[in-house]
Amino acid sequence: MNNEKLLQIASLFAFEGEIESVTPLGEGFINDTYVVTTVGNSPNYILQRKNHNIFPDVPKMMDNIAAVTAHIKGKVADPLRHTLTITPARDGKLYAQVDDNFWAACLFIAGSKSYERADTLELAYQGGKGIGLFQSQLSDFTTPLHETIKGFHNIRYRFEQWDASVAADAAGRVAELAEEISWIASRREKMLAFWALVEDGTIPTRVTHNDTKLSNILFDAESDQVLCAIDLDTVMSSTSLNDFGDAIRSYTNTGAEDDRDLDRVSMNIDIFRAYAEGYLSERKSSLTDSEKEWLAFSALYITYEQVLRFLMDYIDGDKYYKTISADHNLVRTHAQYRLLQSMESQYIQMQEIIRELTAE
Ligand code: ADP
Ligand code: GN1
Ligand code: MG
Repeated sequence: MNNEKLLQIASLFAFEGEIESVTPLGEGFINDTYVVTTVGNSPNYILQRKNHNIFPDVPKMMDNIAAVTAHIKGKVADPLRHTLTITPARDGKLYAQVDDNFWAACLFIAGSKSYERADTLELAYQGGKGIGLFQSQLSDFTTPLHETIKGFHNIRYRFEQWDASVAADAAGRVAELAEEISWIASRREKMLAFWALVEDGTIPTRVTHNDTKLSNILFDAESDQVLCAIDLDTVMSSTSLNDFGDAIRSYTNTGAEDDRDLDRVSMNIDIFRAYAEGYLSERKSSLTDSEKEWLAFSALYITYEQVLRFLMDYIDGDKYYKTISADHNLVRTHAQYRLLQSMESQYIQMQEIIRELTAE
């Protein structure tokens, strides 16, 4: 998008101070993110084009984010740094619609940083603590939330989409994917059996983040202590296990999510332990026995779901995730599958660690 257009969109928001520049930021797969700098001492901002194809009702999504961040602000020492602060449009709405696109803005948290890789145990611990805190801060939030993406981590719903995608074969790729498709089929019943426990209430439903990869946590740039969870587009009701599982999928990977060299991909069990320690330092006393029992499995569940989602997008002809090559979603599928296999081979140790950390 050209700079003049970006400046024009930025001018729709109630930013303090004169806008100096609008520049792209981050490596998100869904939205387009920019930093808006202003002249002098005025704050800087984040400006985001929210992907309307993926989030069908952006106004309702922004209502969710406003409600959740207002709730958190009432509980933290520094409300401008310990959660997001939405900057509304000049007409008072929480977003601006320009042509077919929806845009939203928030305060850029000064002195913060995010990471793409968890290279130290301390970072993993801090990230786990951050999501634990986020769940605790929202444990008494009772306002119903809109479902911003239908069935987001609901594997029963994902299988409905999957079956339809495979049958439609929109990009003509199914014939060459027999092996990959068998990876999904062979674990289907096991994943459904887990989800049935969420459906029947054995595993409780809470307010959860649902996209807990490392880059969605801000850390203090000086101390590396966690500041807050960001990227709140998918805050919804679900099982808290999804937040744990998705973070383990992201933090523990010794390779990249789209690594072409599968030998680089595996689950680092020390990072697993460090994240679990950080998370449980906040949540141990609040989790039910059923949550504790299924915590380790949640990493396998979400990683499996991610294999399915990448492969499904490849089958659909790359409609959902941003891609940089024709086989990008297939490369991601293979790399996530390798990660899943690594988790499966270390599952007994993962369970032991959780048992040890949750013991009375
Ligand atoms: P996406 O949906 O594209 O993943 P995010 O909301 O996660 O977008 O933002 C992308 C990156 O921008 C983050 O990983 C972080 O580095 C930075 N970022 C986002 N919001 C803020 C903020 N309020 N303050 C400082 N940095 C931010
Ligand atoms: C997307 O938006 P971003 O890049 O933080 C995706 C997650 C995936 C992740 C894989 C709304 O996250 O669910 O796990 O990519 N977000 C959405 O990296 O689909
Ligand atoms: Mg993000």
